[in-house]
Amino acid sequence: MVRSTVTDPTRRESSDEAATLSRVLIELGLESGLASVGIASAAVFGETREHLVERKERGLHGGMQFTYRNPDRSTDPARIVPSARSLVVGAWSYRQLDPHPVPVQMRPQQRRSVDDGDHIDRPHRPMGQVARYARHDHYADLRRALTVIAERLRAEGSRATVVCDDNALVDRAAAHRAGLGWFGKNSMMLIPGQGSWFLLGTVVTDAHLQITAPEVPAGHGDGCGSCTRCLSACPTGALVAPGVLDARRCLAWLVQAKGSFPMEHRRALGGRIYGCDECQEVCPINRVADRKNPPPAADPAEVIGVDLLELLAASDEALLDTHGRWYIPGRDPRYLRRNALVALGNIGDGNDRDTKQALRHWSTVDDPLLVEHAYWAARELGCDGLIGEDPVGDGPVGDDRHEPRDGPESELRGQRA
Ligand code: B12
Ligand code: SF4
Ligand code: SF4
Repeated sequence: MVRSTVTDPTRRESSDEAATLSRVLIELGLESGLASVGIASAAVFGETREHLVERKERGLHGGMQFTYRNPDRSTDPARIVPSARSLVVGAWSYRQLDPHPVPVQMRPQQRRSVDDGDHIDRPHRPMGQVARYARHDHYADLRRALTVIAERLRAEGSRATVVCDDNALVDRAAAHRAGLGWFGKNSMMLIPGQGSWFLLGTVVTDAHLQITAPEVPAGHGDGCGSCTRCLSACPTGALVAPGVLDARRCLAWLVQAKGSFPMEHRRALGGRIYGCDECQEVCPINRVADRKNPPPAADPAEVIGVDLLELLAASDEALLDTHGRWYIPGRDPRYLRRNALVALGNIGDGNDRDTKQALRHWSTVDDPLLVEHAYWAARELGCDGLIGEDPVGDGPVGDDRHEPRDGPESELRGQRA
């Protein structure tokens, strides 16, 4: 159903006023750190609604909830602000220079002090890779910038609500309609000349504003030209057609999904423990943008990689303290351990004493899911002999194998995909 435009006769601003306010809002957004700001109508996203329904029917959502749970809701801004008329959409850049020149998986560990003042030299520690968007709370920064816009709108007497990655709205479709960029073949929203290292969010408002782009955007994939690099670079072939992602194969989803990590994609995970950036790393638009406008240095507080053995030794509490803002199904830290065991099996050293110890430990715990992943990792590292006979055999194990791969909506709201 397409919502008809609702007009409030008591607040029919002139188009001049709308244009002035729109300019002010865009400037406020840019001053607050947004890389790009656009304004669109708040009409229903009918095409995206159809995409959500159709992809769900084909199983491409892989059991994900997020915007798929209720496509009628996530494609209708009026469900967020009654009588919504306009969307002010902003993009926040999270691109930062890697602080380490060597691959993060096998970064030489700094010498460690021990009590007697001696030093232990451990040449390499396996480092789990964290996708760029998840190394710092960039969503908080984006939300702050959008809140400045929302507050201005409220000061003008309008309703305004900030939404950003909270499943209530299809963020990329909003950015596309606001003219920020185009849908790349990797399904990311790319900003001309700037690429895709952006998070997106929207202020939904009942204010009448001047739109910055045509109502009916066109040109999916146009900015990519003949390039298809992301399609062939995806480690699991998850980009099944230009702009179409099969979540059942996407590593970024599989690290967030419940249950056993699919056997056929374990090696492809490499050293990743959260998120996947491959289809953006290879993108020539991103590479050219980096060259023309080098990104700032990373904030030293960013978690760029996680020592897998430390992760596997950490308590539940410590894991949630450090990584609690990531989407972890059911906020259950065993899923971080599951990912770390797969990554260890891929990039660890089967001759390393600490690695063997970790595998021995996780192969004897009272958790069939982690035991099975520990055995897999041990086999991959050629040290299965040391941990005895595999009690679960080759097959994937998970105590929630028969559960849907996602939790209730309350658990997902506010979580980042
Ligand atoms: C579910 C979800 C995921 C899922 C599925 C992603 C997907 N492609 O659908 C998973 C967990 C896999 C995921 C992964 C990632 N995500 Co995510 N995710 C979301 C979420 C919650 C909903 C996305 C959605 O509704 N998808 C539904 C489908 C229908 O939409 P779509 O894939 O965009 O499909 C469009 C194209 O197919 C296009 N189209 C149609 N026909 C054609 C034809 C051609 C030729 C082309 C080119 C396009 C095209 O139209 C469709 C929309 O109508 C949003 C937040 C939100 N609330 O919107 C974040 C969001 C999309 N994710 C984001 C990010 C950063 C990521 C990751 C980079 C994180 C990471 N490093 O691991 C990866 C990127 C993977 C990828 N290539 O998409 C950002 C994207 C920012 C941007 N610049 O685009 C968002 C917007 C979060 C945010 N608020 O910033 N994500
Ligand atoms: S995020 Fe990784 S697995 Fe998912 S489509 Fe991109 S490259 Fe493929
Ligand atoms: S890698 Fe090529 S096809 Fe993929 S999004 Fe970038 S420009 Fe488009």
